[in-house]
Amino acid sequence: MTINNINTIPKKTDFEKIRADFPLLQRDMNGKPIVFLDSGASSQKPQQVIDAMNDYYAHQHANVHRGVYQLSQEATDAFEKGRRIAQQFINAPSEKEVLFVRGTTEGINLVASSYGRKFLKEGDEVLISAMEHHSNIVPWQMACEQAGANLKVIPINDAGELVMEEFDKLLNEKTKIVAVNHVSNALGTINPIEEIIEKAHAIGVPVLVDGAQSIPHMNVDVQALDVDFYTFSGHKVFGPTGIGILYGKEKWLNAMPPYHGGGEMIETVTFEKTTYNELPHKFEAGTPDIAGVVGLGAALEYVQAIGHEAIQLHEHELLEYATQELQQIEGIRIIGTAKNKASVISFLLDGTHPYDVGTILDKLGIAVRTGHHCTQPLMNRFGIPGTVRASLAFYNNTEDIDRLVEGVKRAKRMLL
Ligand code: 7TS
Repeated sequence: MTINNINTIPKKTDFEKIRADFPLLQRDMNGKPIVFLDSGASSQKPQQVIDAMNDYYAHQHANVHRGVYQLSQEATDAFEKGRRIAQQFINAPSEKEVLFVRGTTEGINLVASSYGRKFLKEGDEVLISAMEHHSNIVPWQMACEQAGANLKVIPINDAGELVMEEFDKLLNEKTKIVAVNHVSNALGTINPIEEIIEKAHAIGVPVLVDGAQSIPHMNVDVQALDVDFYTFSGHKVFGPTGIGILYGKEKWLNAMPPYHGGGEMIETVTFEKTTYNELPHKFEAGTPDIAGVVGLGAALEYVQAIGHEAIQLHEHELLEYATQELQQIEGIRIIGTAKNKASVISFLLDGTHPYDVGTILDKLGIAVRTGHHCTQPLMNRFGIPGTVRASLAFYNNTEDIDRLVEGVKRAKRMLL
């Protein structure tokens, strides 16, 4: 596997040069250079990721963990290298604790189903927050329903921040797990997960963090956090779709039953009884997304080569600039005004529907997401049908923001 140009990223980060690594950002949309502001839904891919996957398929593909022949060994090496890169990226203590899943959704479903079957009993409680994506609500509802347990919800204030005094009251001896996102996809709020983990652990409760929206923007150290489960999607962190990571502490993963049954996850099978493989394979039934892992590894190396510090600084400047410029448009209402925010700006334009604003922006070559962002309970909390959401990545620049602001002004003129 070759990762081109990874060492050519300059010391003083040149984000325009980095932007040139992303072929999709060079294309036009509706006759204009594309402005891509929907990285929260899925980010674009640098050429290095595309090359790594092509190279794998062209030269190294075979099934993993089973062939005696050289090619299968090479594919296995490429696959397991991806695991080591992911392990280092989140500073997991052991490769055994880094599971490949299809994405955040599957990571959460795995824990809700497997941890739920083992540890959730009638009358127990699962604690989530009011700003969760549906994928961190529905799997827990399903697990609660199966066990006769109850779902409890940490409320938020009008700025879109968790009300921590309410968290303190809701956390009790019936709580069997806390599951919250690190960064809200609809509001951009960065949640105080350190405090949540510390308080939950003080009464022996494990914490799952949905890292879908944090991993592309900030350094995550699962050991420093002491988090029990952390999950994210490859496609939001400049890697391919269909692959993601679930980090889980060995003590929990060992205690949990397997999620899927099939090849690879077994030690021995007879019709009477099956014994299971050791970690991480116990949770990885069937042929995995090998090329996806190779691509994810290349993406994580790419991010690491740029560096989290430079990324955070650049995105923070862009977010401040976007917020300041959008706020100057009369009739704009920003939803999500937390003190601690990352890379998302959700807004409404008085007297217009988000969908109409999004459609006009699209005609101008500007891609934003509109709607409820898979957070219907959160939209209900604000009493709104949805928002227009611009979500940033390090490849965005101030011209993108200027085009967005001009586009919103144009939409306002057209719609009002
Ligand atoms: N959790 C959060 C916080 C998310 O933002 C998303 C996807 C998911 C979980 C699910 O990730 P998946 O990769 O398994 O689908 N969020 C969005 C979004 O904001 N717009 O489209 C998808």
